[in-house]
Amino acid sequence: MDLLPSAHVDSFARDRLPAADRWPELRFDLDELRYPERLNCAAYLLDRAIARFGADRRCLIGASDKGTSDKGTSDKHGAPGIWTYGDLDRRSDQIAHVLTAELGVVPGNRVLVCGPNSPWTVACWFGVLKAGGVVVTVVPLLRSEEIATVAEIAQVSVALCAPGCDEQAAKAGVPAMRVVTFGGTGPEDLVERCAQAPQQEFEAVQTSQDDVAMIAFTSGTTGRPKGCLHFHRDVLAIADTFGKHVLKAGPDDVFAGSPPLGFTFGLGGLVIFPLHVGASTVLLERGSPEALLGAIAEHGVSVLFTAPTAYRAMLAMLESDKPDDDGEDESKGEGESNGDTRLRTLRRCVSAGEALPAETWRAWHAATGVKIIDGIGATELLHIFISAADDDIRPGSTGRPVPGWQAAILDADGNPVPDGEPGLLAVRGPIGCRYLADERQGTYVRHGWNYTGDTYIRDEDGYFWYQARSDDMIISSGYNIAGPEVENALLRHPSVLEAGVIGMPDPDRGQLVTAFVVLAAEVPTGEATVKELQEFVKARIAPYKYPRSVHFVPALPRTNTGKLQRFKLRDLL
Ligand code: 3UK
Repeated sequence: MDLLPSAHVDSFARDRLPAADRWPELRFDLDELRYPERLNCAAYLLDRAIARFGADRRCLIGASDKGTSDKGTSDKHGAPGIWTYGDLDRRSDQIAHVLTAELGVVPGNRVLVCGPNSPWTVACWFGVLKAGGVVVTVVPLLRSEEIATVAEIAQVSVALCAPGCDEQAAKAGVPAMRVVTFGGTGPEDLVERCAQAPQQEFEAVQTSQDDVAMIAFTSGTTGRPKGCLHFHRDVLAIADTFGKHVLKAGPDDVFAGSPPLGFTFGLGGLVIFPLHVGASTVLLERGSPEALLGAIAEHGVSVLFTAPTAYRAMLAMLESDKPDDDGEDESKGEGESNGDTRLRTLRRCVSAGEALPAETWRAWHAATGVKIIDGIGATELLHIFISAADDDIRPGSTGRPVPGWQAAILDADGNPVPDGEPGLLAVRGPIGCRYLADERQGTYVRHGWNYTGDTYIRDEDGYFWYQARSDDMIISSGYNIAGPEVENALLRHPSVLEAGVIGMPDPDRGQLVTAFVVLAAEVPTGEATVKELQEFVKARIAPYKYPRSVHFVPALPRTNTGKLQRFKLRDLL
C-alpha cells in the first residue's frame, strides 16, 4: 500500500493502520473518485460551496428540542440560529486558531468532538480538520467509562464537549485529555475563546488525501469498540457514490434527520451530503419522531434521514393526528405527490441502520407519496454501499450495489454462493475497513473483501435481500430461521408496534424461536393474543418459522443509534 507523504506531524493514526496485506481491495472505478493528492475535506467542502453559491447562502439551521429554530434571533452566544456557509467557515477557522494557538494541537493529534446535533458541533468537526487534527466522533449519550475507552484507544489529547457531555468526559479521568466545553459559560469556553481569537482566516493544513481525517467508533452491540480510520478522500467518496448516484440531492434541498452526528449515518446524511451540494440542513438537538414531523412542516424539509422505527413511529402519529382537511386534492401534483399536506415538501427519504420491512415502505408511500430509499451502510465503510431509489426500488430489498461499489454473496472461504441462496455479504469499493490496531481486522476483511457480518440473498436480477446478522440466525430443529423475517411477519399485524425475535436455548430443538412484542395501546396481553399472533405468522411465512414462545414487553432495547439489541432480549426473560 503506497501512501502519499503525510502532512501529520503526529503520525499516531498512520502508524496504526493495518498492515498492507490486511487491507481489503480498494476500487476507484468512477472518475469522480480521483481526488487531488493534497486534500483537506473540510476546507474543500466549504471552499467549493462558497465559490459556487457565495458565503451568504444558508447552511445550518439549529433547532431546539421542539423542532423550532431560533429563526434569525441570536442564540446565547450571539450566533444566529441560522448559519450561512460564511458563518461556518469563519467559526471553524476560529476554532482551528484556538486549537493550534491555545490548546497545542498539532496536525495528526486526535480531538474528540462530543455534542448534540447542532451548528457548533459541526463547526468543531470542521475546525479540527482544518487544523489538521483527526476528529474522533462519539454519540453524546456515551457514559464516562465509554469515553475513557475511546480516549485511550485513540489517544485523545483534547475533547471538545457540549454542556452535559463535558461532565462525562471529565469523569472519564483521562489525565492526558484536556476537556474544553463549547456552548457553556465562562472565559474557558470554546465559543468565548473564539470570540477573542484572531478574526483572520485560518490557512487549512494541506493534508494528503490519504491522511486519516476521522476515527469513527463502531456502535458494536458487544465487546470493546473498534476505531475505524477514515481518510480525507473517504469523506468525499460517500458523496460521490451514494450521494451523487442514488440520493441525487440538489442545492435547493433542505435536509433533516435523527441520527447523531457521532454516527456516520448522521454525519453523512446531515452534514456531508448537504454541504457537498450547497444545500441547507436542519440540526435537531433531539430528533424524536415528533420533532422530525414538526421540523418537516416548519422548515420545508425535502430530504429526510432516519431509521425504520422512526418511520413507523411517524406513521402512527400521522394516522392518529390526521388534519381536518387532508388537502388530498390540492396536494396532488402531476403523478407522485404527498398524501399528507404537512409533508408536501418531502422529496427524498432515506432509511438505514436496520432492514426496512416492505410493510413499512408501503405504508409510508401510501401516507406521503414518497418512496423510501433503503440503504445498508456500516461504520467500517463510512456510509451506504447497497441501495436503490425511485423506480429501481423493490420494497423489502435493500437494492443493488451503489455505483462505485461491488457486492457479492460468498461463503467463509471466499467462494461465490449461487443466486437465491443465503450467504455472507461481501463488499468492496473506494473505502475499506481499517481498524485502528485491532486484531478483528482479520474477521472483517478476508480474501480482499469487507465481510459486513450480514447474511443476504442475491436474486437473479441482482437485488440484495437482507436475512439477518450472521450471528443472529436462529437454528431450530435443523432449520435456519432469520429473526427479522419473523419480525416482519409480526409487524404486519395491526396490534404489533415493534417486534424482536431471537433463538433461546432449548433442549429439544436446539433453539426456540422466541418473540418479544410491543403491542399497540389497549390490546390485551393474554394467551388469546399470543395464539392470534402465532396463527397470523403461520399464515404468512413457512409455518415452521412461527414464534413458539411470545412475550409482551413495554419497549425493546435499542442502541443510541436506534438498532435493536437482540442479545439484550434474552435478559428480558
Ligand atoms: C446493519 C442494515 C439491513 C447491518 C450505517 C448507514 O448502520 C450503520 O452502521 P453500523 O456500523 O452498523 C452496520 C450494520 O447495520 N444495517 C445497516 N443498514 C441496514 N441491515 N438493512 C439496512 N438498510 O447489519 C450492517 O452490517 O452501526 C448505516 C450509513 C452509515 C452507517 N454507519
